[in-house]
Amino acid sequence: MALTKSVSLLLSIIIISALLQNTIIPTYENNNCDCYQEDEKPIATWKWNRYFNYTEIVDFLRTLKENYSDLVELFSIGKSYENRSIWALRLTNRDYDESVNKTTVVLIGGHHGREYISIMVPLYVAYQLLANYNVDENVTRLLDYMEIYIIPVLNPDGYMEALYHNPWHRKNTRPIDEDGDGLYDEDCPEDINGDGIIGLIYNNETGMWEVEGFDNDNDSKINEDWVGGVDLNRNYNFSWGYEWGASSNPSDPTYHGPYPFSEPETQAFRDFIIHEIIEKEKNVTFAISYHSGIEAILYPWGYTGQTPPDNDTFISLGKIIEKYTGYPLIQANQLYPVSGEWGDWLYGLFGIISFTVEVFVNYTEKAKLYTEVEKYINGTPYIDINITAYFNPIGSLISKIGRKNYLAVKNLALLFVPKIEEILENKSVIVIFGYPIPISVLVDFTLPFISAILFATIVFIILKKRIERRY
Ligand SMILES: [Ca+2]
Ligand SMILES: [Ca+2]
Ligand SMILES: [Ca+2]
Ligand SMILES: [Ca+2]
Ligand SMILES: [Zn+2]
Repeated sequence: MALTKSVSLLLSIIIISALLQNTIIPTYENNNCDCYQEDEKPIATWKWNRYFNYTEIVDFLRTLKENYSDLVELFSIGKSYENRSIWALRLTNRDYDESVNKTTVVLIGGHHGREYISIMVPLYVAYQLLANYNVDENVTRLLDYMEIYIIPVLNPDGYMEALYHNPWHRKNTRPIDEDGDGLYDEDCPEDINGDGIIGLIYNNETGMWEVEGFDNDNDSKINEDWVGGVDLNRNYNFSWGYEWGASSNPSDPTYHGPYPFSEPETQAFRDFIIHEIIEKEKNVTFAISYHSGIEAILYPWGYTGQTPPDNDTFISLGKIIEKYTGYPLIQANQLYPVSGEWGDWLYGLFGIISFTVEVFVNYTEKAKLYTEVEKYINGTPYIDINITAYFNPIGSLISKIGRKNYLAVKNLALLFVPKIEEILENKSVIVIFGYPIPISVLVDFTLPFISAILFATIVFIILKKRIERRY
């Protein structure tokens, strides 16, 4: 009899002490780790001090998937004109995919070939989110309660063309015979004076500044037929083809293509949005497209100066990006009119809050366009403008630009996931005999169990007393 009593008491004590002492918060406790230098961990071979070419980007994305397999999905949204896959990451804690109503963010880079930094920024954001999961409680919260799609390079062909051939290249590489001589892409710019830069030279006949180059096909015209192409950021089918925001001339940098979504790259993005976002009824909280050539945060509309219906939202969210990046927030149309543009399309057709973030300009290179000409090639005025440097920082500054844009995305996204206190309420668990059990389960099962034992013990004692009295 005495033994049974002690066992009941012991059980109660074990369970109650577990309840009181072993309450733990596995994921969301404040982690005061020895924080690493952002560039050193954990993919040591990938340094943020240079631009990855397309092959390296693909390797990098695969490395992310291998190192963070629980958090990364990697898939192709389609092919470029030259048959390169256009890759997308989906970052989220997939353990919660079914149980949690997730919000969504979409980031994209590399619409324009020569804007290399616009590709490195989303790659950097992806890397930091993954590296900080279970390190920074806010990032853990983001990837648990949100899915972040990242398409680092929409225009891989244009990027490779700019990296290895013509640093002025902006559009995709669909061949176009601009001068109508039956030959395609036969006369591109070159560095004729060998100073390592393809600058601008003055054309005495036309009175125009032109990109440096030879007459490759002896037709007495210089650079008349570049590789490609269509400006992908003028090829979306919202306000497409307006002459004040794009060009119908295939030679122009803002050529909008023969019809909306004429290009495989914009088709791939369109299909991604329709099949992955709209049909699956995702709740996209914001989207960002990265560019360079100026520093600014642009929001719709681009095709008109009218304010968008969600003007207040654009301003309040845009101010957060502004706070972390220092870029000024302006309506796209105030910079210059654009038509058939990415953000107008996403917002105009689907109501998605879309920002175009212009992450970098080199003011020194830009200033060369406005200062007096001091250099000449064979007597012809020459501006040694370094167009790559104009659009892209030197390698050692990539992580600095990446970092402030990462912080902007992180802090903006945090508005759209549950707060830590809300999560803790649902997530608190206690450990009993090494097994984590949510408090909610314990409330359901353990307390009645303890009550039953206590009740049984009391009944037992009363019965025992009665029996003792009887004898
Ligand atoms: Ca031609
Ligand atoms: Ca061409
Ligand atoms: Ca040159
Ligand atoms: Ca020529
Ligand atoms: Zn651009």
